[in-house]
Amino acid sequence: MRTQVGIIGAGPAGMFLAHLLRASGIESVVLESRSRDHVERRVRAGVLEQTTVNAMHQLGIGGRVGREGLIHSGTNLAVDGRAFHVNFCELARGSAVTVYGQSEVMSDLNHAADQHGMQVLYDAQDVLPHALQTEHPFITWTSADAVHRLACDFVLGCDGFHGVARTCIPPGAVTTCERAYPFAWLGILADVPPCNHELIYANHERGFALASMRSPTRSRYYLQCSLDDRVEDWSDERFWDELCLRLGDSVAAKVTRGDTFEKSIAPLRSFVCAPLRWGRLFLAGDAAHIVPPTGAKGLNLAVADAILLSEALAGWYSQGSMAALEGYSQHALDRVWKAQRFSSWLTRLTHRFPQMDGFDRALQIAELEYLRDSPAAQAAFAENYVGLPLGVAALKADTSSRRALISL
Ligand code: FAS
Ligand code: PHB
Repeated sequence: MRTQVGIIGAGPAGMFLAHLLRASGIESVVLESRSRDHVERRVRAGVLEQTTVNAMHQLGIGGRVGREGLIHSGTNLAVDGRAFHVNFCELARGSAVTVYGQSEVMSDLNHAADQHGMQVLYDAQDVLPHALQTEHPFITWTSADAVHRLACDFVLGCDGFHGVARTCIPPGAVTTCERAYPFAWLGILADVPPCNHELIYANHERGFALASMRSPTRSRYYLQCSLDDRVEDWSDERFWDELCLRLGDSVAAKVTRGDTFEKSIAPLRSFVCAPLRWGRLFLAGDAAHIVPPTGAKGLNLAVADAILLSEALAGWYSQGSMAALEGYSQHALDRVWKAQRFSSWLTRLTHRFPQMDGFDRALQIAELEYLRDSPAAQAAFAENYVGLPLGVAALKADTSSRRALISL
């Protein structure tokens, strides 16, 4: 087989890249190790920045998110049950976020890929890129006991934190920074109405809680839990009781309990690798960086990488210019580190750390009360939460093919 761009991984990064490249007339093949059903059913992100929603509309796959996505003009933070609101529209240039689950985004991306006859090969095993330091890289994989080979001009590693692409960069050519947080998130889904029409990030002395949602009839809740916890340690009753304690009486009174139909535990991590390029290999999304989900940035960073990288590739194919491709890594990482800063800060502000003492907690409460009382502090929170500008204009490439998409 031969294509222009070989993409490893059919998650948000890989599929947004495939569609963005298609929109520029660039063909690609996506190789995914799991089944389509598995990828679509993974319950992960819930909050889309406007840049992500705009990209979906520009790609012609924004119909459902436009109809079913819940537009939130603000969010709430709480300290031991005392909540306050941060209004994005007032404080961040009229911005908002859209609550729409990652599984729905993947379903929309995959449905559109079917309609466009895009090549997404699932259940590809032993995927391995080769000849990355040459102008003729290729990817091999096995499926149905046969070995396959895809010749291409570029390989995009969109295979997540545990993928193969990043491991193909020699240790001496890449640096990584990592923080493992001393706790995890226990997340549930239940077909009960949300307790509040917008999200609530709750700092409580017993630990963090997040009240989110997927629709007016489906709630998504998270509790900070121990790294040693297992899903079976948390009955529904124990979950609802703890959630109500951490949200405080006034919010707890609005919590509708019910049977959970999804319960999972995810440890929190911060990770960044640099550079995001090695020869004809480029990394995007979780393959390159991980942020704690507190700031709702993971999926949105993957989309931002996809926009930057697709524009750079369009510049190469249309003008033969390597400028934007050479600038991609630094440009993407500049944005990643700002999202890392915000997500790490919000995690430290809202979670209970094992070694915390009375002084640490007093500082947390003081900072949350400052955020409550200061319009300047709330404006800084709001502009980070809704997503910093993509700033693609800073890219050096003279890509006359730039579309409205990058003028976000
Ligand atoms: P992904 O991991 O989504 O996709 C990578 C794809 O590559 C996967 O489909 C994988 O099967 C495939 N792959 C891996 N190795 C391969 C190989 N060798 N060959 C071929 N394919 C391979 N973000 C938020 O904003 N909010 C949240 O609440 C949130 N919760 C999360 C919970 C969990 C448990 C996890 C793991 C992540 C969560 N995230 C959250 C972050 C998440 O949404 C990611 O940022 C997002 O999925 C990133 O998309 P991708 O970069 O495409 O990586
Ligand atoms: C979610 O709804 O899954 C969600 C929302 C906001 C976050 C993290 C997860 O910060």
